[in-house]
Order: sequence, then structure tokens, then C-alpha cells
Amino acid sequence: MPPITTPKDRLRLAVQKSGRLSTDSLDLLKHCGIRVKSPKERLLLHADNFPIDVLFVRDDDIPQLVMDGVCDLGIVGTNVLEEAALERRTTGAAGGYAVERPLDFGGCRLALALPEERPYSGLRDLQGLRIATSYPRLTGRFLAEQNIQAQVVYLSGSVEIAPRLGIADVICDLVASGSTLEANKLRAVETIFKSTAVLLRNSREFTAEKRHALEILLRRIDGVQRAAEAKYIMLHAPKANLAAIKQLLPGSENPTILPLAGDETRVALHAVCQEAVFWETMESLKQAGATSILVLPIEKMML
Ligand code: PRT
Ligand code: ZN
Repeated sequence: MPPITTPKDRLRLAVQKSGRLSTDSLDLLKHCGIRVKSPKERLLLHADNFPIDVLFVRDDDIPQLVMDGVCDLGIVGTNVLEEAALERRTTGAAGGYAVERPLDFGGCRLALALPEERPYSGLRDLQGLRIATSYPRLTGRFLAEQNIQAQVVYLSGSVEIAPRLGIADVICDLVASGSTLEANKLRAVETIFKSTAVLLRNSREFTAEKRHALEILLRRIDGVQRAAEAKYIMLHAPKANLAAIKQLLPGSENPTILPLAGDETRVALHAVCQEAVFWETMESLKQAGATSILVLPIEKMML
């Protein structure tokens, strides 16, 4: 039976309703064992097995909701967070927030990109140009730091077509794979900000119940993120090569060594590897005499 809590004892978490961070945000909650139904029908959903309510909103609203204390927590990209924080600083309305955890999704970079045919030899070439972006404050800060005078043209979307429309000379936009730039005959020349999704919190003191729930949530997030990278590896190894084979296992401590029935010269080795196990590692293990190499995913991990 889940503990009975009043709303003031429940954490309120803002996540993106529909977009690039939505699925990963909900998957993270799911992997943390928190049951929330699909956001299709409702804006605010109560988890039925954890004292948390999830509010589904546009990602741009998440920093404000957390800074103003409407939500205790939020999952948002640092690009959106930092842009909002800069805006708040200029209007003097800065609310307290803290980044609790970087999350392992939503990775991208904010980059300056030019039409392919435009020559570029360095930042000085941007002097006096028009730069289209949805991130005017991050872009403006970068230009100020670099002492470059350029005109920032704000566009809420479709920034990549601005040079073709003649609205701007260059753009400053988010890039992940780079295929959007390529399709629009643009090339990235400078990364001005690296972004990832984060778990954000309002920095006011929480009630004891909320503090406790947050502690559990963070512990579970750490467990999920650790498990995502970690692998369980099993192999057979010649006893003589054991030391060399252990050296090859990324981030593993104290592997379990088990005898192999009817084989005096070889043993079975089981180990948790904290880092990704790549094909190259497996090939090196094979060269060191390992056989029957199995690499298995780990679902949860608590140290
Ligand atoms: O409706 P709402 O306001 O909630 O969503 P949105 O349309 O503003 O945001 P959305 O869903 O597009 O992105 C949400 C967040 O995902 C961003 O704020 C980033 O933190 C993160 N993210 C990660 C990205 C990308 N990768 C990304 N590639 N956001 C946008 N893009 C764009 C990029 O600008 C380009 O136009 O996707 C396009 C494809 O990128 P390439 O380089 O892979 O071709
Ligand atoms: Zn948005």
C-alpha cells in the first residue's frame, strides 16, 4: 500500500509534454519504478506508487515553473535553462534553482553555422553580420565575451532557413547529428554552448516528506544512469592469462573467478564493468585467450 500523502507532501515534476525530451523523461521515471500513465489525456498526473505528480508542459515553460516554485522539479535541456536564467537576470526576476543531476539524454550543441559557400577564417568574420537564433541571450553573451558586434535576429523556429530567406547572414542553432545543417547547405563553425537534459529543482527548503522523496528519486536516478553504462561480462579464460584479461575489463573491480568442470587450465570470470564494453575490448579479450565472452545489460544497480 503506497503511503498516503497530502499534495504538499508530493513532489511536483515538470516534463516536456511532447517533443524530443518527452519519451526519455518518462522512460527515466519508468526505470526508477515510478508509474505514470501517458500524458495524452491530462496535464497533471499522479504517480500511484510514489509521492510525485507530473505536470506536462512545453519545455520553454519548465525553467520558470521551477524557478517560481510552481513545480519542485523539472527535466529540461540546459540550453533552455540557461537562456531562461539569462533572461531572468536581465529582468531582475531571478528565482532560486539548482541542477540536481545531469541526465544522459537530450545531448546537443548550440552552434554558429554559415552558408557553405561563405568563407570563414575565424570569429572576426562575424563582425557586423546578422545572426538568426532562437537563443538570443546565449548568442548575445557569446558575442559580448568575444567582443564581436553583430545583430541578433530572434526567430522562434525554422532558423536554418533564415539565410536563404535573406533574414540573416548566419545562424546560431541547436545541432545534434548535423544533418539539418547539411540539408540546408550550412556548416557549423563554432560551438557556443553544449547542452544536455538535467533534473532541475527549486532551491527553497522542501518539507521533510519531499526531501525524503527526492533523496529516494535521486538514488534511483543514479542507479539507472549507472546501470545504463554498466555491463555484466562473463567469459572463460586461461588461468595463465588472468591478470592480462582483468586489465582489459573497463572499470571492473574484483571479478568473480569460478572453476570450470573438467578443465584444470581455464576458469570462468564474471565481472561488472562500469564503463561501456566496446567491440574493440571484446576483440582484445579474445586475443588474450578469452572464449565464450558474454556481455549482458544490467537493469538496476545500487552500490
Ligand atoms: O513544444 P516544445 O516547446 O515543448 O518543444 P520544442 O519544439 O521547443 O523542443 P524540441 O522537442 O525540439 O527539443 C527539446 C529539447 O531537446 C531542446 O531544447 C534540446 O535541449 C534537446 N535537443 C536535443 C534538441 C536536439 N537534440 C535537436 N537536434 N533540440 C532540437 N534539435 C533540433 C535542431 O535544432 C535541428 O533543427 O533538431 C533538428 C535536427 O538536428 P540534427 O542536427 O540532428 O539534424
Ligand atoms: Zn520549446
